[in-house]
Amino acid sequence: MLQLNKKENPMVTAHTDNHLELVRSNSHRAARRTTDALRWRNRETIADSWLGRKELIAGLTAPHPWISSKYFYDALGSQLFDAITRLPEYYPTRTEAAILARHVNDIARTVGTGRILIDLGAGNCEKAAALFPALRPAQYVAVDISTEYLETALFRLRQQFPGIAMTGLGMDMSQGLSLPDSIPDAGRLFFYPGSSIGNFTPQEATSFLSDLQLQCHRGGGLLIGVDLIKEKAILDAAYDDALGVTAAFNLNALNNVNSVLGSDFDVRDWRHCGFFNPTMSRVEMHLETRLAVEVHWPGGLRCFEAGERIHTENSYKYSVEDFGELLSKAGFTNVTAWTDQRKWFATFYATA
Ligand code: AVJ
Repeated sequence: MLQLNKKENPMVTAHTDNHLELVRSNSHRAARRTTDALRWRNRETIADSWLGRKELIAGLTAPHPWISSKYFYDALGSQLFDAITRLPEYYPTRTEAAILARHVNDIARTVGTGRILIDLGAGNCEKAAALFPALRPAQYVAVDISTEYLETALFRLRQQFPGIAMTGLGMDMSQGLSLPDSIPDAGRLFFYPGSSIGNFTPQEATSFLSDLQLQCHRGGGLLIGVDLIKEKAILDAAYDDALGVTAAFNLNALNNVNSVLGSDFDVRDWRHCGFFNPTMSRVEMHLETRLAVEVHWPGGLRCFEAGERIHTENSYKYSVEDFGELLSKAGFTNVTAWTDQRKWFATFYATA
């Protein structure tokens, strides 16, 4: 365990309030006891989905075309990501799990029990669930962009831990996080594992974490997983695996974009690129055309030359010191970090 110094300079950014909320129906007691009926409340307006399409078109028509990495996570994409986490080359998930398992009691002592555990990017909720016995949260709030996936995971968890109140929130956090008023504000513990913070630029990460800091209120804190800088060959392999699962994950974004935008990307025309860029301290993923292609959507098109790339993801890697400083810049204090022996991954805790 490492203690880092504190500095301050919190920044504030505005964020939109577009999310899907998964609420528990409490009108049928029997149903709640057995099937724990879930109700989806769609809070996304037509204007929001129009904004999503607008962002996609802006990205596809930009001089350096890009697609937001949130388009990886449709139902199939979430399952492909799940497969990635089991690949021999993809070390972050199992390294983080090992850190959490090894230090769970120390973490529980540092963090405290009976808190409102807010899981950002919960996915299959496995990581948080592994902490339940030690952290004994009063409430569990699972947030994820893939709503279908959350529903299934929470259904299982509620049966396993009937004593913990659970809420699912389907929302896109790439524009910031806005929690509904129903989430208690005292004792919030934000849990942001998996190094998903790496998808933001360091500047965006600082504003996102400042936002979280502001939503912590009394006795709040953040438990966050961060992937560390390491040898290029290890990072390259982790994002370009031998089985081609990461390639499928990256290419699947095109299918998702086709269904959201009504475009006509042919996955077979594209190939996956994933590599570490040491200058930028980030892994980059791109999709590269095998030949000159024209892609159409209602109201527009883009011509791509052979070999042209669409940037689909950045995954920033940090040193323990640099990330500790980023947390301080976001207004957090009492920064503590746990790492594995190879120093490949770090779990940080900081108070608001
Ligand atoms: C879920 C964003 C942490 O950056 O390692 C895995 C996503 N992309 N393989 C990562 C990802 C390619 C992953 N995060």
